[in-house]
Amino acid sequence: SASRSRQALISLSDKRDLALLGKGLHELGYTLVSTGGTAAALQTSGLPVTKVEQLTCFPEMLDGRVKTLHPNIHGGILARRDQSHHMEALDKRGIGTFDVVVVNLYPFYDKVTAKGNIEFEDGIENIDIGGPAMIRAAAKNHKDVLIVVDSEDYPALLEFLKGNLEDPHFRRKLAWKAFQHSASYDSAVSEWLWEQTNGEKFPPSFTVPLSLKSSLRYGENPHQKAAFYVDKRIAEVNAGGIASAIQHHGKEMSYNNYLDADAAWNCVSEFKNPTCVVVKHTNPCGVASRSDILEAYRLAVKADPVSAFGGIVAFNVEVDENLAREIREYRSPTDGETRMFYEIVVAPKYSKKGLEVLRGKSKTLRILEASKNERGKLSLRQVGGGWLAQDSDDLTPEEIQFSVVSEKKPTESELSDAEFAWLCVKHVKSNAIVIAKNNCMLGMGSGQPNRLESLRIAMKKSGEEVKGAALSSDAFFPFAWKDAVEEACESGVGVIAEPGGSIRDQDAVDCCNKYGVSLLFTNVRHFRH
Ligand code: 93A
Repeated sequence: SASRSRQALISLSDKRDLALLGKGLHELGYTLVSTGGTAAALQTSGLPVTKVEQLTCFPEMLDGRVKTLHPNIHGGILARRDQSHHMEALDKRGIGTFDVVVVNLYPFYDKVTAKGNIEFEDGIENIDIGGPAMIRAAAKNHKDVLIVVDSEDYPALLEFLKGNLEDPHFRRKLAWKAFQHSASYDSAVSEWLWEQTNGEKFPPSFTVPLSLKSSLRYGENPHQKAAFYVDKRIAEVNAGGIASAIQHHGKEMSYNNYLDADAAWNCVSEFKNPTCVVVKHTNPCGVASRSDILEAYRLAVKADPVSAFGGIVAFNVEVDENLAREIREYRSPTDGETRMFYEIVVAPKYSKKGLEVLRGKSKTLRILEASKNERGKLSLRQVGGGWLAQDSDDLTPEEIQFSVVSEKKPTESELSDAEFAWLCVKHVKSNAIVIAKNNCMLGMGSGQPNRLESLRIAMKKSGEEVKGAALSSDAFFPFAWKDAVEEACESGVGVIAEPGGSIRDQDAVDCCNKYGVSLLFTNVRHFRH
């Protein structure tokens, strides 16, 4: 009977690969049933299609708000094939079944959330009601209905229908993905409504739709299980960041690799001039800006060659053939012999030759191409039983005032060194001290519970070069005399930049005046815990 003919229901906002899908289903003998725009697109591809109205015997109404919300559609999706009274009820009404449902939703995040300035009424009209209803109905009845929400699954669907796909869980996987799609959609709507109610984005309503990108071999250590999730909405608008980076070569990314690559990419993205950043265990241990990127690379490694070995190297410019050769061949400054070894190279771009040369460095070297980070992202951290949310720390040096509070005024180059050190110190774990000169990091101290220790480590790494250099601290110095400020002054630094704001600020000023060192207050703290 007509009610037993094989039908596929297709209703898509994102119509990519629709012709491929329609053709495949048609060739397999399926009757294609579609909503207005999708039907028109299928017809353009020369495929026969039944319009939803023909089944509902009802025109689309309320400006399209009610298209597929009808028993002739939902009955055909939800009926249990193994319940004879269900099938009899369909037969009585002449309702056919759907074996395949392919739906994706109005692009709410793109059209409403990401645009920001859309009228409230327009936002409301972008809320899809009929689509999620079909998706959820089909996913609930996945035992008999295949529900597809992602165009990447079209080939597998067609193979499955041909009987070529050996996956006993295929139907369930599709249903899982379908509920992810509708849940992520509802999250976007709910977050937008919260924003409209609250007047601003912060605090967030916190329904970030995550989708599983990959299982990782293990977590920070081999006995910990781990996986990687991407923020679906950000991935859809391609807002960049390490989560959407393309891996051109190398071993699979590990949990620690993602953390370190993220730190390196965030840091190098701060700089306007051609810059190389070397990261180890999430801390930048070498940073240099030069018009000659090869020189920047060598200087960034030289800042701490021992730490750089096995580290992550990031650039904010294209890796061309010359640079790739330098990365491949450069020998450790420690012994002048061993070729440097890295876990990851990350850059915004690679020339064809550059990529080829870099691939030759080692089989394992992960080569990542990342796009620029968006500002104003949400940063989340987990604590036992809860989450902490904050805006990302993305103030630029232009937004920061370096006020001179000492008798000695810094020279122009000292000021630029202080700004450079400031950009670096922002990316170092607290307590953070960075010493820099001539757009190059000389030494850094990180993660010590005591600022004086971080300072001593940074000074030790800088060696004799500390003389006349700029020193930057992520937070104010609680003591000055016989403590960090005085040790820095004694070592011969030319300028110190710190937020200020301590009740002992005057001690720091007096100390710098005694030694003839310039002191700059920024009023901005950059803790990184
Ligand atoms: O306006 S709706 O909420 N009401 C409906 O009954 C309905 N049915 C399908 N939105 C509805 N859809 C959506 O239309 C689908 O989710 C899909 O995204 C879109 C496809 O429309 P068209 O085929 O006209 O381009």
